[in-house]
Amino acid sequence: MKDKYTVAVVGATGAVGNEMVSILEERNFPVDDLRLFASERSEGNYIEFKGKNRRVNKVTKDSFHGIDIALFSAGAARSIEFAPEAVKSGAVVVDNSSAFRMEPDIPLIVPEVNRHAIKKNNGIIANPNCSTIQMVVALKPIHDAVGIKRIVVSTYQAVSGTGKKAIHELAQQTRDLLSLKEITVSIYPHQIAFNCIPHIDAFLENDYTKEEMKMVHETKKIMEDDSIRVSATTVRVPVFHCHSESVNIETSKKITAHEVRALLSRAPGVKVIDDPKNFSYPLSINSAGRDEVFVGRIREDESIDNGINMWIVSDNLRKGAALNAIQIAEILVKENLI
Ligand code: 25A
Ligand code: L14
Repeated sequence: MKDKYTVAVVGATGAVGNEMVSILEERNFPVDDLRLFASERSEGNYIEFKGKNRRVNKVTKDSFHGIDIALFSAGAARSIEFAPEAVKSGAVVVDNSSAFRMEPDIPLIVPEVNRHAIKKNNGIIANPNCSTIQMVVALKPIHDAVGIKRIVVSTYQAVSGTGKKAIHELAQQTRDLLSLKEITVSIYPHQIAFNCIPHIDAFLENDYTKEEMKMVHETKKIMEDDSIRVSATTVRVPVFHCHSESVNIETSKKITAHEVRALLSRAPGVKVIDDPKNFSYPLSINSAGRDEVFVGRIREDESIDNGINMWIVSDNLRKGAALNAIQIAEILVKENLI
């Protein structure tokens, strides 16, 4: 075991990569040397870490000599190309992309839910999809207590999940529309300003989107229970940061809204904000920059015997991506797995 590690961030100039660099600093991760990589577009840019500017280099197959931990967030194609090379060079990879999540021998980890599953790995650990992470953090304690049979979820997802260009597109379209100018639509298939688009990631044969099916498959893998039925509708909304989710669950045993509130108040990584009389419930604008998964609007579903409704909000770039990845790296360090 070392005191400090050489850490690489691949995709360092992206929305998630930027957040990774600042969270490494914020949490005082034991970094000996930090190496930053992206495409040739970003080569020669600088990103500040602990008061010093670090140069961004183009990632190549030879980038990983001497790297202990490589945090990847440059899209699935780059992970497929470079993550095995990083492992060959002796690094452990925490991968944010969708490339390896459903591979049977690659662990898919949310520390609050299945931290034990991290041990059996062959050098790559996958970080789940953002919408799935915040949902399972809130649902695991309920599943352990009373068993969840079925989940029906609709998401309200921020544009930052798509990256910096999408953040810019929402801002630009908003400015242009308010100035009565023509808008440009390039990242999303439709105007996103003042609109909701029921379409995230590509459509599949079954007419669901990939994002929806990630929520189905990844939930079962992380919760280690294939019997949970999941039905998802994922929607892009004109919000910069934080995904919100309306979640309905059917449980095996009865649980009251009061019991759910008490259970989640003690749950790791969760903060309950649920005081409707004072108009208090989780909001995306209040959750940005925070680490917790916020849960509110907890109600019994009056249309079935054992049902609960709730509203779950979390910062998609933090718990949904960069923070969860660094929490995984912290476990690797703590449990001597590097
Ligand atoms: O394939 P997936 O898994 O579905 O992932 C798709 C995208 O989702 C984001 C991430 O976008 C990714 O590209 N993402 C991944 N995991 C996520 C998660 N868990 C997630 N989002 C949420 N939760 P991103 O913008 O956050 O990060 C992109 C990073 O990847 C680098 N990159 C791209 N191609 C690369 C590459 N690195 C190495 N080799 C390659 N071939 C990318 O660096 C960025 O760091 P960059 O240098 O390409 O971009 C630097 C800046 O330039 C902007 N930009 C990008 N493309 C263009 C561009 N500008 C002009 N023209 C372009 N064609 C970027 O916005 C960035 O700011
Ligand atoms: O992690 O919001 O699979 O556009 C792919 C699409 C993350 C977010 C993933 C988006 C994502 C994303």
